[in-house]
Amino acid sequence: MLIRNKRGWELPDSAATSEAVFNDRRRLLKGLAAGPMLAGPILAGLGHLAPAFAADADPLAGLYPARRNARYPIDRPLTDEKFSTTYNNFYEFGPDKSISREAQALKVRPWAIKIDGLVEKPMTIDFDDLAKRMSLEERVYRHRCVEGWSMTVPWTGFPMAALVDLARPLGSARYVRMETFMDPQTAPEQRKFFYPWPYVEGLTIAEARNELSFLVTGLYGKTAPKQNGAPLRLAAPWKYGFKSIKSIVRFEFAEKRPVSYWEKLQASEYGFWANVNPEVPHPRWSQASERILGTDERRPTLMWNGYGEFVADLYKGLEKERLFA
Ligand SMILES: Nc1nc2c(c(=O)[nH]1)N[C@H]1C(S)=C(S)[C@@H](COP(=O)(O)O)O[C@H]1N2
Ligand SMILES: [Mo]
Repeated sequence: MLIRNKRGWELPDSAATSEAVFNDRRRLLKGLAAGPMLAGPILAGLGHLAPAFAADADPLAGLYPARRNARYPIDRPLTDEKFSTTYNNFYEFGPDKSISREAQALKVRPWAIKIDGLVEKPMTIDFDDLAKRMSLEERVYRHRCVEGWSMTVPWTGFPMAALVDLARPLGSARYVRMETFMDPQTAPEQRKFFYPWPYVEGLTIAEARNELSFLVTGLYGKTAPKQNGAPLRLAAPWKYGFKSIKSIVRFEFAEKRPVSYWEKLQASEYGFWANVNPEVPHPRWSQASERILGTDERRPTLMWNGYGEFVADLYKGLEKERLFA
């Protein structure tokens, strides 16, 4: 997408640089050859000197690590944290994968979340309050990016069904539309008016209530890093990664199907459903296999990303829809 602008966006993973080379190059570029890669640890070490940083202290730290839910077994090793937290898609902060430092500018406290639209009583809830009223658990999920790479990570969070219950949608509601924060001062790409910010994604209510739909607050037994979508992001592991919207500020219940960010940019390539299917190629590349993040290993991609037993029934009767793009 947007190749005419010479962007790396949504190129097939085969056109990208492997993380090892990528991290080396990045370290050189940023003059950090001997130091840690993220600003976080540096700032944390200077915490006693930087009162402003204390305001960012995490009142939820005590909720981690949460008990792991063993219902979602995994057939491959966990992706090393150093890859999944430094190789990210978060286009608000930049058009390539190396946005982990830039994303530290995001202020995640206070963080208001609006729940509105077709619900019994619209509300705004503070993220900390929401997280405290939910019961957090850890789940290891596979994540398959539409570009052809994948990772396996331990998310912490709560079932999205619990948020739907809290929202109490009206009978007329059929979809949940989710929106990422909008703050061009913090997120440089949002200053580019020709992109349809804010980032938007959506699920049917049935999908949102499916047991796999997980709202993520943490990663690797800790609060989730900003670059991975703090304070609250979705993990919908049977769908391509772009459905798993980051840094959510709004859940709007609606009768009409929402149009997502990618669909607005390129409807011919990115649709509403975006379920993983190795047999349905992206218009510009195959989806038959995936590169395992942090390695040169490729594996065959699985139908529904391996989660068919949980989700295939959701799509009975919808065969005429464009379910796999
Ligand atoms: N707001 C927002 N959410 C987003 C994106 C984004 O650019 N902005 N990228 C998506 C894509 S394409 C992927 S693959 C995943 C990446 O999540 P990760 O960085 O935790 O691996 O986030 C998804 N959620
Ligand atoms: Mo992605």
